[in-house]
Amino acid sequence: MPDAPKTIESLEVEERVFAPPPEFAARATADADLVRRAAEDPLGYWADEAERLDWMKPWQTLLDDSNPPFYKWFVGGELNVSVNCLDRHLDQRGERVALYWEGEPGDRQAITYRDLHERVCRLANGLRSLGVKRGDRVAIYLGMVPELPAAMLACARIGAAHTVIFGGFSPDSLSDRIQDCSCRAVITADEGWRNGKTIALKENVDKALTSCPSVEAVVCVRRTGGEVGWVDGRDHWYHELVAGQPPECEPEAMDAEDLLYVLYTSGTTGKPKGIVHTTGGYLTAVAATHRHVFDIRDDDIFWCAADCGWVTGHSYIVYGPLANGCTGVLYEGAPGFPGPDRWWEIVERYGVTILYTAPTAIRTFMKWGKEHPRLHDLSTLRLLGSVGEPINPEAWIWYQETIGGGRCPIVDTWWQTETGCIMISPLPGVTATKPGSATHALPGVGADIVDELGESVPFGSGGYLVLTEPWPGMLRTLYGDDERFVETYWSRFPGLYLAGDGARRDEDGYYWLMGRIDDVMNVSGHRLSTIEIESALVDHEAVVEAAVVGRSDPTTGQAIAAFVTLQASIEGDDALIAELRQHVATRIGGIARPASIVLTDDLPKTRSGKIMRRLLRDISDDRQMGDVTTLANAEVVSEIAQMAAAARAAGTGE
Ligand code: 7RM
Repeated sequence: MPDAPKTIESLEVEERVFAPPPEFAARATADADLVRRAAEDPLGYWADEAERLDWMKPWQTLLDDSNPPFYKWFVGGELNVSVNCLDRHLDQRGERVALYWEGEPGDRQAITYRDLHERVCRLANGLRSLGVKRGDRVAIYLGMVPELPAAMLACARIGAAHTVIFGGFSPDSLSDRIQDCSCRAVITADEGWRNGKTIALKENVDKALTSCPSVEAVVCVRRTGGEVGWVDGRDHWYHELVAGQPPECEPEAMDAEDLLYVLYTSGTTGKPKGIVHTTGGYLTAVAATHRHVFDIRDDDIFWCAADCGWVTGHSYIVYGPLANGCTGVLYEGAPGFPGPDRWWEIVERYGVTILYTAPTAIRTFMKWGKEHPRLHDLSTLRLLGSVGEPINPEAWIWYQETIGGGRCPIVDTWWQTETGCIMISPLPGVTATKPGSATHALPGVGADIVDELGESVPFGSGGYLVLTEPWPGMLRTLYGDDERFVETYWSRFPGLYLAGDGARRDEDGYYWLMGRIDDVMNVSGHRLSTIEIESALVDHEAVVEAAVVGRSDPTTGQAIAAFVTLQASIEGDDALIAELRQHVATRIGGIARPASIVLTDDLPKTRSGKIMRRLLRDISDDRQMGDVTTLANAEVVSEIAQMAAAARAAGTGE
């Protein structure tokens, strides 16, 4: 393969610009003045944001940077996260709804701050009665039921760290994670609901626990009423445990740098990384970013439609919104159950004003068609958010027009499990947006794009996305593995945090995320971003979703292999494939023309909806497939593999 040039080439140009609507800008919580003050004094900005929280003991040192990359924030300060999310709201807004919960079968609860406080205190007392104490770890393996945020907050109240494990994970993934942080207890449910079917949560826990000696107690929520196995002495029904407990619970005063939670994120290789978040900095960061990015006002109904098993759920369903005393929505089930308009029914029922979701969901709704959102009154929406992957301009515009009625700004928020909070995003009352760009670093955040040597690249070029300054929401380490923490994020460019994403900045300094560095392709010595070619494919009216990878090619180093999902109503044939290849060549240039296109009903995705290009690379190169345990839809892989083999054999390349 030829030597890679220093930067990633960008060939795509998006020229549409959307200024913040004037009436939005006029009353936004974050204005140009805030941006200016934070730029002059980033640490002062974070100190001001931390002051909004209730501290039991004030901090002495805002940032201890004496031992990088092991930064400490708000040193000497003490606080309790559950007190900040609950108790401090009780006087002024105890009767306000904290969470509107909707179960998949249609059951509903409106849970006020007072209700949630009581539930959390009872459970916290219950956990203490089982011997769970400050400094322990607790695994939470639940569907999206109200007991999930309650369990997170109950752990925080008694100073036990939680590790939430997504309800779709297998017993093996579960036991790996429980063992890695030696949990003392597990909180689960009999079963979960998904697409009208049940998921055997308790059964999975029972299987996992055959190899988890640290676990002394299991607390089981009765959700579906399904049969479960039972280990006397170890297993406790949630409702029985909390029934006998007092509705008040003395919170632990936690050090700002005490562990709040560990959340596992699967790398492309090797065992999952336990991302460590601590107490004071994390809460400051999620509360501030939630407030400013989503322009939170008193009467908002905020729906982050992620799963709590993902960092987005931690930061923007639970900790950020509750710290801000906001009303949220929690939906248990699948977006298409019982019909493709379920989400829009929810928006209408609760009068959702802000919706935050992922491009994969938006593209799914595009595939299902405009007629479903049109059945409902979505006029309460005033702001839309996107997270998880680059949002291609086509999906951005669809979201803006079809869901936002053309009136809602879109915040495309770039961040990671590791960053804890949103890092690059528009501020909706300040930033003019460009479809597909996450725009600029937020107040208090330092970002840059560097070349192979760690030198900042000029506007108009691409390279490695790095963060240049510590920030309060940053991961502190990988659980039990300081060495891997330093190696993964801090060793490539000394003093800079390596995000692992490729990005470019346009002539106006806007950031365009171009996908994981590992996914970048090298075609005849040109480093090309998968995302741009995928966007060009999705731009064609027949296409709803596309994934592009580089497969080994004796002549060009790599050749572009594309995998495409068509609109439900369209039959694919060779003529259409030829047209799609030409479409990319016209949009971007001949160098980007895919060598092969495989049509498929579905693409392999992680549980949080990210396309797993690594598997498509394995398929394209006819290799044994790597780790598939984080795959949400394993069945599609073998189908795609057969078609890819046929496409390779047919040799559609020129
Ligand atoms: C919040 C979350 C992190 C990775 C990240 C990127 C990708 C996330 C965007 C994005 C382009 C975005 N945490 N990513 N948001 N890419 N634009 N707005 O997703 O740890 O699960 O994933 O996701 O590659 O590094 S995560």
